[in-house]
Amino acid sequence: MYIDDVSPGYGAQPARSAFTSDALTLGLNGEWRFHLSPSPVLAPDGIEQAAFDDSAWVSLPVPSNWQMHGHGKPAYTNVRYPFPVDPPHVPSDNPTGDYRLAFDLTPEWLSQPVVLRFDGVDSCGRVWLNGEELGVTRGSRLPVEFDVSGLLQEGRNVLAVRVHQWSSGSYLEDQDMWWLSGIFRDVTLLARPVGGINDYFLHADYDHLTGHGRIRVETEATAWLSVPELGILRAPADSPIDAGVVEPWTAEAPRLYEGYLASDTERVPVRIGFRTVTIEDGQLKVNGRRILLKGVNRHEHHPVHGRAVPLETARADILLMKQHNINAVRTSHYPPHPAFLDLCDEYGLWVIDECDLETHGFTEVGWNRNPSGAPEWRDAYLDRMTRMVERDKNHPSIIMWSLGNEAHTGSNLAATAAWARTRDPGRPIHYEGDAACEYVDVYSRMYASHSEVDEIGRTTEIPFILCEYAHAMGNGPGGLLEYRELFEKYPRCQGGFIWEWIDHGITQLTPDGREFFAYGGDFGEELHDGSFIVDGLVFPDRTPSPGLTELAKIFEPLRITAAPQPGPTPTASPANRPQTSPHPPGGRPWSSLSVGVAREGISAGAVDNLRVRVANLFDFAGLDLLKFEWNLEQEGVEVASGPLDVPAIEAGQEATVQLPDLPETTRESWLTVTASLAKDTSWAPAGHTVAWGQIQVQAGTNTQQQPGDLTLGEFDHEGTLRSIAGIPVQGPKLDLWRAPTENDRYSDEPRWRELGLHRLQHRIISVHNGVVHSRVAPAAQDFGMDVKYHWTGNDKTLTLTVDIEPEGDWPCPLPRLGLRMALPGTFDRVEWFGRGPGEAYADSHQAARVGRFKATVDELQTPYVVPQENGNRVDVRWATLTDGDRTLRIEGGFDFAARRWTSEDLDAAKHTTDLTPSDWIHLNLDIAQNGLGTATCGPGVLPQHQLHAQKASITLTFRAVS
Ligand code: IPT
Repeated sequence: MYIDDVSPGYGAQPARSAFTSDALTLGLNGEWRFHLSPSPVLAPDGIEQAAFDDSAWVSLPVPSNWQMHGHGKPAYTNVRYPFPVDPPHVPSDNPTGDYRLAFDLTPEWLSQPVVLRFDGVDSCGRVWLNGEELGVTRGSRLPVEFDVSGLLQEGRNVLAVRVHQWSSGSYLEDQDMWWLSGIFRDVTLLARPVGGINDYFLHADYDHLTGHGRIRVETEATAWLSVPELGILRAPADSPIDAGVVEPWTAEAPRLYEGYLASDTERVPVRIGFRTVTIEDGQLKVNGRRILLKGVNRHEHHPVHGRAVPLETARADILLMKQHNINAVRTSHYPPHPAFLDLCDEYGLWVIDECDLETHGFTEVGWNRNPSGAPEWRDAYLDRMTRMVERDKNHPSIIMWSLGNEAHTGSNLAATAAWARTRDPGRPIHYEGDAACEYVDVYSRMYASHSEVDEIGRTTEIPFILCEYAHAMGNGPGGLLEYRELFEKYPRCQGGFIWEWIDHGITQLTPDGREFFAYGGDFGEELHDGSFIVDGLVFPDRTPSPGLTELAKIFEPLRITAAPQPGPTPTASPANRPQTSPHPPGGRPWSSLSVGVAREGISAGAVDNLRVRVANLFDFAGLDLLKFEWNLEQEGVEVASGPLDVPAIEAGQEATVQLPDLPETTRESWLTVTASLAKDTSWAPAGHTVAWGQIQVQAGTNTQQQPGDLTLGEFDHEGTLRSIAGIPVQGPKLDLWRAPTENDRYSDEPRWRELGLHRLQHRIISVHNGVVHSRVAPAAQDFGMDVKYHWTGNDKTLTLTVDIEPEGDWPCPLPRLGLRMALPGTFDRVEWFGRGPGEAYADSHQAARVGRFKATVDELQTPYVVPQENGNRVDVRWATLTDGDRTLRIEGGFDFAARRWTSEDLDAAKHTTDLTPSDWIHLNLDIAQNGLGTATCGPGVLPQHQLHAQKASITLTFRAVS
């Protein structure tokens, strides 16, 4: 039976490049007739006959995945096959979708050769036109063309396609994504004029020594190339062309020259990007220079349409990537819709184009019978590689071919590498599974820890990339900065690709009509891998997550830092702590564990002679697109600003820039230097911030308070605070718990729960003279915290100092160390001076700058698809919460979170819609929190970002503001 035959299918035309031309085309996308049967044997007979009665069928859009339209259900497994590993056989219960389309043709279609093209059919399609079988296709994310010349009719034609959810091809398509089926990419009829350009391979090299471009066109057609802009007019395509001095193509400046290739009967628009990819000195180079891949792995996903991603959504992805300083994409784990690659050429992204090949599920059976080494699968492997390379070979953005993902090793992979190398010597080969680098050109790994990358950096002799790292699942990833430091330290460590771009959540409604994003298991799958499907930098609706904001800062193409100052040296600025300064071992890098906020800075008075260092970290570009501005804020309020003249700085160079004399400030003040787009670009409007740096120029002062009676606060006989200035409160009391992040679940959470950190007991030892002494510990354990709450104040302020001292042996890092308290739910508008505007954690805070920010409590929440710890704001000097009428101000140095539910509620929720607002605003006022890490895949929290039980104290002053 063709379904479980290992062949690539039959009847297809040889693979060729995807291009448009002036030849006749007819798009067949639209509403088709559709019928789903539970298995091939239950599918109706005779669907290929024109006379077949499909009036009882439903209508289904093409392209689409049928599960996204209520036929069957999406199902998610990551590594495991959802059927027995019995290659090449698949279940008899094999959902089978029958499609029919009637379309009309004019006579001109009958006078020339015509092909019918499918850009993607998942997973196996058998095709008939006007009753004649055209063939069978497999290779879901690859194009197929059938010759339909002679089969077309003037007037009505009937196309029928039978699509099976499972086929032998499914064994080669075990990518980490929803199992979704159907004709999910375009269907087109294309005339192929006699004497036309059936295929071409345009090589456009750039010689960085001479600046010349060189064009070579491989084509069987008798054709001419014209690129008017380069003075190339009707140059015979069969001999190399020196294009003279050209502007090269790079991801930073994606210069495309428009032209056309023409034969007597067909004209094909071409976009030429001159660039040369080489491996030299053990480095991957483009146009003679090392490039640093600041990349993401991109799956094709849409929360409503599944893998039938609309073009505008693909464009939105690219704009968001460019706006977040991303310069590379790995098309994990299959060739994307061809239009995506056009956009990469146009907007500028380095692309690793990956073949539609993954056999990961064989790992569950010790790779027994893995197709990668089995001769009977060789044709299928070669067919897939051929179809990708032939389709995509004319894209300047593609700088490497990838053989696939997680298919172990084997002679079939070696064969596809050898074929690709011969067919296209201009692009290196990537495949992570070939760890011994027997048939690949770059050493590639996934999720290697920082220390391992450091080791590789010291030893590798060929370019090294992390094809996947920093698993962006839930809250995280933490530790990006330390990866960047390694990429900057070792020239052969050339960056990599974050896993992954988007959460693949699917939009669903609760019974009462509230929207949420579904993940594995939500469709009743017997076997599933839960929330591993939601591990992206953008939420399913493409809202950037805090992880993406952090990444944008990490990937900034400029670094703006304080330059050594002439004259008396000011104290090093904590603003620049992000850069490469070593962190103190075992401690939080930027603030001490006593009162949280670093207060050092330049001493009071006017600041003269301040200089900043601007480093250009682009691989090629100068700063022409950018303009620089500075602004000075005192306690987050702007006091002065102006433009900053920055000289031309070439890629890889830096310069020191003098700032104008700054006016005097008296309270904590920060200078921010921003680089933004000077004019509109294709990917962002003028004014878009590309990079920034901050320098503290004036230290803060700690407010002194007059002692007196504690009249602002009202306490009960146990020393528990009941209200502040008449505002009812709960707490504050010591708290160590956070709703575990998904990264915690793969690292510390099991121990936290086992030890009982989520159910601490508080024993009051004494209440005396404004001091409440207590011991806080989990049941069944002998370790605990000695906690002293010291209250002082008067009728205006209430100050609490909490001294914490661990007792006994705390065996693991703490989730948090701080206080929890609650205010009435009406106090839901927050303003703070500290780092923001977004959430931040010990190992993910580069994007948080010091300033004054405002948000409602609801806006402070990050709606991770799986609810978990979120919304932490750090280095807060003061915060106010108001109900519009009354305002409570909290001063000190602390991290905070404010939410309408408790950490326990957050922990219990499985979807965002499980969270129900309570009548209280729950506040965390913390000394510190554990880092995030990326333990779902990769290293946990680095030692320097772990929070361990230690002696600590925090001082908070409460004030009612009218
Ligand atoms: C790695 C896969 O390549 C990727 O597709 C994805 O599944 C990721 O894991 C997890 O989200 S493979 C894993 C064994 C490291």
